[in-house]
Amino acid sequence: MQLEKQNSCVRLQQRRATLEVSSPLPQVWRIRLAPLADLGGQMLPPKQSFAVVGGQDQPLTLEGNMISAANGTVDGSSRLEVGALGFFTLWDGENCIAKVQGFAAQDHRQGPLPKQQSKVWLEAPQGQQYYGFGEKVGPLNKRGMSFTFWNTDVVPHHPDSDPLYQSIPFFMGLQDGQAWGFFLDESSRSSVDIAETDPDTLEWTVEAGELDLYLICGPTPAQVLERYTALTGRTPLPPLWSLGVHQSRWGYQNEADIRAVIDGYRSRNLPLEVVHLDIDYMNGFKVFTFDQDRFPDVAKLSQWARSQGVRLVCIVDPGVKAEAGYAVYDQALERDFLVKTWRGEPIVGEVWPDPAVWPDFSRSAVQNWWGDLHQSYLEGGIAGIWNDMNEPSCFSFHSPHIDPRKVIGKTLPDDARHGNRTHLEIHNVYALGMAQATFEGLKRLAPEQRPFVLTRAGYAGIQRYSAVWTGDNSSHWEHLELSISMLLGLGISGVPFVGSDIGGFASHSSGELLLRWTQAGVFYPLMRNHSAQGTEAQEPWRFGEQWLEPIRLALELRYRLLPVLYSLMEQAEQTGTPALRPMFWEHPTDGVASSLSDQFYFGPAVLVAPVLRPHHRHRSVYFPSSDWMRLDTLEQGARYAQGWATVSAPLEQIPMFLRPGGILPLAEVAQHSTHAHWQNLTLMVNACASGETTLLLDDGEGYGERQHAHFSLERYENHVVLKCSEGFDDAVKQIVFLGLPMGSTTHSPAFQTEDGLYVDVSGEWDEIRVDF
Ligand code: MIG
Repeated sequence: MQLEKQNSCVRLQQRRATLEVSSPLPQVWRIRLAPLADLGGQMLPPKQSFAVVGGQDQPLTLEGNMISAANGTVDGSSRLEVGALGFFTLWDGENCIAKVQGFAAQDHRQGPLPKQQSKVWLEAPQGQQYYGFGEKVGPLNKRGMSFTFWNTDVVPHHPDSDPLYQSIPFFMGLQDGQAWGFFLDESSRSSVDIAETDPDTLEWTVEAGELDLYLICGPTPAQVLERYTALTGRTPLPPLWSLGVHQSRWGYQNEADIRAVIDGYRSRNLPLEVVHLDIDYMNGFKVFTFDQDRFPDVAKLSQWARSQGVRLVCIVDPGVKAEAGYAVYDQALERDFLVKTWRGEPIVGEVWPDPAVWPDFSRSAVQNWWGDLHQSYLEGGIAGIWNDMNEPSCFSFHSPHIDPRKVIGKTLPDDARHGNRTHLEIHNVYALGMAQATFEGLKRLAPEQRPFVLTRAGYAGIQRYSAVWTGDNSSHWEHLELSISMLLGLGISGVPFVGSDIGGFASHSSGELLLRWTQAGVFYPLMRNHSAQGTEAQEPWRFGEQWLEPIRLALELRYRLLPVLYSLMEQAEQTGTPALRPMFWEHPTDGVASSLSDQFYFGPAVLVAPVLRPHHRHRSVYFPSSDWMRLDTLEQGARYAQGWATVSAPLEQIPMFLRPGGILPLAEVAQHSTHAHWQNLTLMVNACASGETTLLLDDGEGYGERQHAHFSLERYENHVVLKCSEGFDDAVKQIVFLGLPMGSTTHSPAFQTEDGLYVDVSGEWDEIRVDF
């Protein structure tokens, strides 16, 4: 075996196979394997990755079989040991954290079809847990399961459906509290067997002739994700309004329906921020058009909505109606922007528009053109764009010469052409290209606004351009529960701005289900109630007063939590850490916590245990440490010790708890957001330990100045001190200290009840001391 160093790359050639190792970031290793390429001693040609946008090759040293970063940047402890071609061991300090056991590749024919296939095997030691893999069903820890990566329109999906709409070939391994990451940057169809067939092996198979692997060191989950998102990008801070309450339905037929929904919210004093226009708004399902009878003046409609504090978002599908005289089609055809059959003519199929053709978003000229088309929506006052059917979904074909054996799912054939690439390679990144086109188009056309884009399909990196919703779920309690692990899984796969259809998309919801789902949805970064045509109407008031009132409380709580969520989204932008975090994120060594998929963290300080079952008025909650204080009004002030507890959860309550040292800035209830120059905040503080938090203040949209307020709590033997960074004290009007003994005293006006010490800070202050 002969390893040789060439610049910042270590290379190995054995028979036909070539291996190249580089380090695109400190503590991150990239291994490219070209098992079938006969390069005659040449370097592998550079590849265009759709996912990776960051990183710069680090200098390397090679000693024997051990490769390390030359100057030990950050923490030079990470080393890659090359055992033989295809065998690597990743070392972090003294720990061996991952072993690639081998790879294989073949060029073969499957029936009449030529096919390339590559495999990589990783050791899956007993006790290693596997998290991530993007948008997948099942519990949080995916050990013992198998998945396919092939974006698929599943209507509706179920708790065992796979694959779904997104393909994110990334996971995080966790063993003995130590996390590491693995990313397989191959966009072609692939599948992973996570120690299901062989309990000691994780096997990943890709329909491609190459393997492009990234091994990422931790040791914390946050460090793994920070490095993964340094490679694949992060979600820019969304506009504040997009974190408000969204209402949607497939079946709002006309302007009157949209006005009625907004009136329905406003007349009942229910918070509402965004209404979505589904495919009903278009003229004959032609994207970038409005039906003139049903939506005669969208600019006027959106202006009126804005006067009610509501913005409109329009759905845009990739399928373009093939109709001569329709400008979008004519331009796409004339400029040669369409996906083609292997014979070279544009593919014509059926989706909502019928016949339809598909733009080839893998080319930047097509992206620019598509982005610019959004001018018409901006002129209509539309605030954001919702991309659907972008797997891409295709119901049937009109084109002759489509070999059905090359069509996997309801989509385009593997051998369709995107420029000089095949659909097999482009399929999983089709939506990524469309989202990029949309995001960059909006940014170009309205540079002073932060774009809001929502997508169903995606690939690693989709977080750079778009929020993601989990597609067509159903109004079943099982789907409410499933949403938690799916959204957590997306978050730890680099996609923090996520939500599931609240109340369920398919099937009929019920008052209790909608209520409990809305309560869980308070913590979804994207909070949208959406339902399908033909199902029971699902706006908050549809099931009667009994359910409306507690739903109102949940919507109001969302607005109280906006300062927290907004600040968390900024943290996601800076580090990749999602707002919605699994228990293991905070407690990687706690074996009980790491197996839980039905309770989660909202930021670093709030633990949420939503009710996920009908008729339940209690919940069991696991507390990973002691001195947790209940936050919801029912039993605010109740304290929980480490271990399991059964907590009460009557209809109007969401069991949520504040960690010792947690500081939570809550806004006032509002009907919609305005800006993020927060006033009249209440700080909820768990005074059982020291802690701190940072709050983001800005205009709530655009790219103006951002300010940060810091609050810190110092806990001493007989007193606590809460401090506020200079200049922000007037944002806070009240501080509620939880967890202090009765009889605590402070110089500021205060009163104490069993649930907490309420301190009035409406005057000037920079610190508050409480003695006990
Ligand atoms: O074939 O636009 O997931 O949210 O309401 C169904 C109609 C197409 C699927 C989306 C759903 C949307 C629906 N769409």
